[in-house]
Amino acid sequence: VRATAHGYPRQGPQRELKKAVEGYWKGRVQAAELHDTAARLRREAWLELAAAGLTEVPTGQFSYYDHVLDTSVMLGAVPERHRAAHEADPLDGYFAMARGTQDVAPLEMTKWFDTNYHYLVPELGPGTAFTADPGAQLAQYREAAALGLAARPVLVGPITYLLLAKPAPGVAPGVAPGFEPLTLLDRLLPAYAAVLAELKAAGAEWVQLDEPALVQDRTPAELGAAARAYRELGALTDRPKLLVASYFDRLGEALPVLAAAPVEGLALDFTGRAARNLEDLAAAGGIPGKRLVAGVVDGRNVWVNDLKRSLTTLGTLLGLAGQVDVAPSCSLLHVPLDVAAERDLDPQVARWLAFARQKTAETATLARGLAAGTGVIAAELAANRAALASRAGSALTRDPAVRARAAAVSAADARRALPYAERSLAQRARLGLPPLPTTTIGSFPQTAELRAARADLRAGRIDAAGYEERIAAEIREVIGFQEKTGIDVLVHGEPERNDMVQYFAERLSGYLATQHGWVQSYGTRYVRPPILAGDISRPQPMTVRWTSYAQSLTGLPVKGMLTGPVTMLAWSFVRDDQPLGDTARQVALALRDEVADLEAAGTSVIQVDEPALRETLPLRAADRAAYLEWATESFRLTTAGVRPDTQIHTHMCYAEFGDVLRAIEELDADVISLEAARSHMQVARELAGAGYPREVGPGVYDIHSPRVPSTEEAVALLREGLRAIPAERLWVNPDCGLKTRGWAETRTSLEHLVAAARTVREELAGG
Ligand code: THG
Ligand code: ZN
Repeated sequence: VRATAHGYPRQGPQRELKKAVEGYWKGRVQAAELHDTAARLRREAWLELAAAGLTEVPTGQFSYYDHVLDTSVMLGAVPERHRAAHEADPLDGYFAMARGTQDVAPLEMTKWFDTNYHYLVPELGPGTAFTADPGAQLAQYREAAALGLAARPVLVGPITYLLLAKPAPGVAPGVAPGFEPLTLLDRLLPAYAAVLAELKAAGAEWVQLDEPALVQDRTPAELGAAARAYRELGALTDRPKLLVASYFDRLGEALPVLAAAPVEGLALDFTGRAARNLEDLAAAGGIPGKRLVAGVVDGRNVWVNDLKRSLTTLGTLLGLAGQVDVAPSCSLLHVPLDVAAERDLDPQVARWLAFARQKTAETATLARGLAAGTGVIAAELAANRAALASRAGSALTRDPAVRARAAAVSAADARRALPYAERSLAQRARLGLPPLPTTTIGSFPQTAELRAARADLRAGRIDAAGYEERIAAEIREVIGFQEKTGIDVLVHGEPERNDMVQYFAERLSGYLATQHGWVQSYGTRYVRPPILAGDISRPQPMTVRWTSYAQSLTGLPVKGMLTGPVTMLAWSFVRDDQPLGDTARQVALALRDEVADLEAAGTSVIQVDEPALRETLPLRAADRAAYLEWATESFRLTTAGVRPDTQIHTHMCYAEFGDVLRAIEELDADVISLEAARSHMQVARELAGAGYPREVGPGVYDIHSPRVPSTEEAVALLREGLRAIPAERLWVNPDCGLKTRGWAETRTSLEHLVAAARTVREELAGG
């Protein structure tokens, strides 16, 4: 029985890789130093994994930026516009693909399945020629092998690579609209064959090919392509043994396809919703004679494993495969490195938690127990039992008042008292807004001074009163600017918020924060997701003070700004001991109280942001209805308690709403603002086409770029918007919050936005 892993956090214990890469970008770190730092971090990670008891370590996934981009480079799939730069200097060309340059746009970035990791989308066209460039894979394999370790190169598999790719029309001229990257399979396989041959020559016994795309709903044609790909790769004579890995959900109809493929092993996820793989594998007759890498340690959450239950699963699996090895369910990239780094956590609570280092130890323990019997891991099992019992019996995880309140929720609690048509009349009378009202999404620039003030407070250089005065001064500035510019519905600018999830997590009971729990979001960017550990309640109001202060400065309405329950879950680590919908309901009830307090303090417009509604959509269509049910219910539970004349707004980022249009309607928000500037109001047309009945603010200012839009551009977008949405239901706003923008461009852009609204209002008044 081997113990192994699919991948490990890349950045190093002190985020050394982030610092080295960003230093390289700024010219402060030489390429040689960056390579040395990266090689040292890899070596330390492999030695750490081996010392913790893994008997086979993964190589090839310690990326400078993203492993899907690395795969594109390995396959020679460098877009035409980056080719010269990549040939001149592979490292600079690599970063140009990742981040773009003055002259050349980067690859598109999108979410890696339903995780919070983002990858760079391969751009493929009918003209794409693949070539094998296995240099980086070979180098990493040799480094690990030189340490005397059994090493297994991990590659993105050919089917997943093609299914994640986007056709590149416009980028590669001549790409027909319906072009399917999967049609490139025949051309792609020889490149994989060449890489496999080189890895074999270098001494690799096993190579892993990751195929997580096969856990999504797949057409018969796609499953047929997978069968063909592995038939062809399996038939190669000059190759290592192949381990085809899947994770994040059950393989379903792809399981028999892979089980029948002429490869030597499969890695399957047996955690959470993927646990059904166990029955499915049994039903398929197992994979006799083959290697099964059993993912029984959840690689996406932060909770200690139930070792006894995992051993039971592993015991069952012994009868279903020739050899059973133990691993986390997926790469440990998605969890922080080490619970032991958290000095401020209550030790009682810390022992419920397992980050990457702890999950590695659990994996090794399970492998030893499976190989030699539970007697050899008796001490670990006893400690594990105690930790699980402590968690299950803790007052933090079970608050009777919270549970009683959640159980008493009725359907009426999640419904506004009046339909939109009547509410909108009451809101019009109360707010007295002009047609095409202008507003912003909530945040204003988070300046260096604001970040410095927070650092000063943490370091004790200023006291709470000093910090609060700086926040108040910023709010006065932001309110003054908006009044002067002629915005109709103001915001306070959120200077007091570090992050839209963390700020609320720090103020809700039942949530844990970490000091060092960094998880890669994309490239060198990391987040510290808070942990939904216990039943959620709100000890006191969280936003009323600053919202009321802002409102006291102006006669115009100031929006209250909250993060919605779905996004609070999506950007946190969630409980694994109750359904997600139950956790969402608890968060919703806490937020509902905040909404009520804001309303009681005189707030007439309250925005509840749900940027993550679309991103958390389950991978399998069959699971989506249940998700959307609790997701929309929790939003309505948050917002539906208000008076008819209090206006509820929501905001969503990202452009692809097609799958959730009906859910957006189900939110029953009075106003929704959306990203739209780059897609020329496409979402406005989609919403209108779906019969969306309420008010819409399709963004007319793309805040993801420092570019200042002209008044004429914004006017043109508004006219386009008016073709889809009638004037009495159209709002004028930027695409998203202004947190990442500078003040100079924000000022001019918002002046242009207001000027555009006035121009179009005059056109409307003129007939
Ligand atoms: N908040 C949270 N999760 C998120 C986002 C968010 N997930 C999705 C998306 N937005 C991810 N986007 C980013 C953008 C910027 C950064 C991280 C994720 C970032 N991180 C800093 C860094 O790595 O240097 C650290 C920030 C910090 O100090 O907290 O810039 O908005 N919760
Ligand atoms: Zn947004």
